[in-house]
Amino acid sequence: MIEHPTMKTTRPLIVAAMLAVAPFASAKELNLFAWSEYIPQSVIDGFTEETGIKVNYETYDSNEAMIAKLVGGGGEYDLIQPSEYAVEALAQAGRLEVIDRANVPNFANLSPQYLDQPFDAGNKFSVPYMVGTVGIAVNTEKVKEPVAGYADFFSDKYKGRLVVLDDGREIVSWALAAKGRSINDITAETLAEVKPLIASWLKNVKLFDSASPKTALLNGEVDMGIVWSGEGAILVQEDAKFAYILPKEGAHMFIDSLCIPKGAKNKAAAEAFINYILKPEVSKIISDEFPYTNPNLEARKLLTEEQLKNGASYPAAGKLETFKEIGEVSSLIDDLITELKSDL
Ligand code: SPD
Repeated sequence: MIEHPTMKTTRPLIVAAMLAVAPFASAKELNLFAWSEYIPQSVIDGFTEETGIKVNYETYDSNEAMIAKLVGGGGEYDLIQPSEYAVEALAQAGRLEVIDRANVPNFANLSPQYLDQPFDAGNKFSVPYMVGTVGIAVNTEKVKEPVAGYADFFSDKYKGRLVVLDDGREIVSWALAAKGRSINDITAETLAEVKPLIASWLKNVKLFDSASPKTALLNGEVDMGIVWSGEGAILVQEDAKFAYILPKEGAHMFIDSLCIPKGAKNKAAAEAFINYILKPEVSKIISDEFPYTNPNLEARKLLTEEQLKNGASYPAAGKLETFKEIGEVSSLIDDLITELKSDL
């Protein structure tokens, strides 16, 4: 074949263009490891439809379980969903990829309120997914006396009528707040101080459940629960007899984010997914199904007044603190909670 002179000059351009799209075009898979009951299946399906990228989806119910699997090599993931302190821990350990913001133009939809936080200054490694609190859900038809905080909640009169999150870091934070301490004031000494209080509380608990604590409240198995705010919001939405309260002693506000583990094989697909869920109409679907605090301001414009008025999703005020990475001492929390649960 005799080449036209212009073919010689255009070929390198065509090859360069092919290489430029290659990472995305070849990324036909995304291995997603995320919190259970947090990403609607319709959103995952919508992403596959739009991009042709198949999503392999696994779930977890605590940051610690996710980190153990990630670090232990129990799975090869392209996208994970850690909370603030877990982002900090993974970034410090060099286990996260820098997110290429050029591939995530919808980042601009996020509220500055949740960006540039101390756990990831400049959002090099993380993009906020949803924000929430941990608070008290009350069936007011069954619990007639006011419940304002942890001391009321764990009163002996509610023995056997309580569900709480199955999460050591959260449980310890409630006791620290009840003692007037910061929820990040975790040392061997402060754990020893709160141990008797936690022991007295746990004996009143009927169920430990981080995956779906609302279920036991909805089916009448328990009358109160310490739950994620999105679960509280669903309860309030389902039935006016439920109330969601932020404990007066103080509560944890979490910022769950999307991050790409170091060495992820499908980084371009992960960035495409992050950009997809930040589309206002997609982010609205997430809020409809899992009504946490949506950090996406463009999506919030699509929510109904009723959704925005739900105090569990959008709290007016409260004494809120985010968790910080605590390093080695976190194993002492595991030991403490395992010991106290084994005594029940
Ligand atoms: N079902 C989704 C729950 C998400 C909770 N994430 C917050 C964890 C804070 N320790």
